[in-house]
Amino acid sequence: MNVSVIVPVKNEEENVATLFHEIQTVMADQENLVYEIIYVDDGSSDRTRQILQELATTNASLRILRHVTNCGQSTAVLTGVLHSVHDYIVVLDGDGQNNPIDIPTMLERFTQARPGEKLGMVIGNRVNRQDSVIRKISSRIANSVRAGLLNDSTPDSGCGLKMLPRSLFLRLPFFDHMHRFMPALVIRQGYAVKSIPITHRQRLAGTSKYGIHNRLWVGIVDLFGAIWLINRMQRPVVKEMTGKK
Ligand SMILES: Nc1nc2c(ncn2[C@@H]2O[C@H](COP(=O)(O)OP(=O)(O)O)[C@@H](O)[C@H]2O)c(=O)[nH]1
Ligand SMILES: [Mg+2]
Repeated sequence: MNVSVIVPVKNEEENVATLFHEIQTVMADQENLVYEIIYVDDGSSDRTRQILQELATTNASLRILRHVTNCGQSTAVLTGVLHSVHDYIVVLDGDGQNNPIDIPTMLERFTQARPGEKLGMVIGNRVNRQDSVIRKISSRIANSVRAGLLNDSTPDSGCGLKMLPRSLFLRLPFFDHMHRFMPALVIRQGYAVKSIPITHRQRLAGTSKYGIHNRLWVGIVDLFGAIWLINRMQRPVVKEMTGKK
């Protein structure tokens, strides 16, 4: 299997080194795995870039991409995917809240996918979520609204840790903040999404980049956009009429 791990970061100077080493340890431990680790620095104003550059001097698996100005988490993930070279993509948050030890379970789930299962994405479900009560409640509401309106029963649609084929990611409609709707968009393409329980940790250091303005209000607008996108999709059954029967 060959995998590109993509980590979007904005001002995570205290977290990059620890998390990078954790990812590297987990990936190096897997048999028959070819991988690269791509950090996308999204116009950070702290020392994130310098720390990444120092790490890259001794770690050949690390690639660094940088947006000159801040473009947001989804765009950073897209930049990483566009520049990645492997068949599968693993995305995780750069603050250490997702634990890379859960990545092997995801790799295994894809390796063991049954033919015909049409497995499109494996996503984490933060069962022991280490966030404030308000965050947990607002996520629960967002997930049940998405379940009702988008035909997506994924229990933790906004989880940062996920794995999917690169080719499928590139077929998903792209919009700012689409990272919160990825399961529904994968289902829209006719693929299955599997959730697996994952560990969740407190942020290693620093503060959340999201608040009510850039999560709730934007999320409501995006929800209507996602409903529109899903309703405007046709899935033809295609039969090739030439060549072998
Ligand atoms: N590239 C990029 N990443 C971001 C941005 N905002 C947040 N992130 C990253 O997305 C991940 C999740 O953000 P975080 O602030 O921890 O959100 P929370 O865990 O939902 O409170 C972290 O890796 C952040 O560094 C952004 O504007 N651009
Ligand atoms: Mg976080």
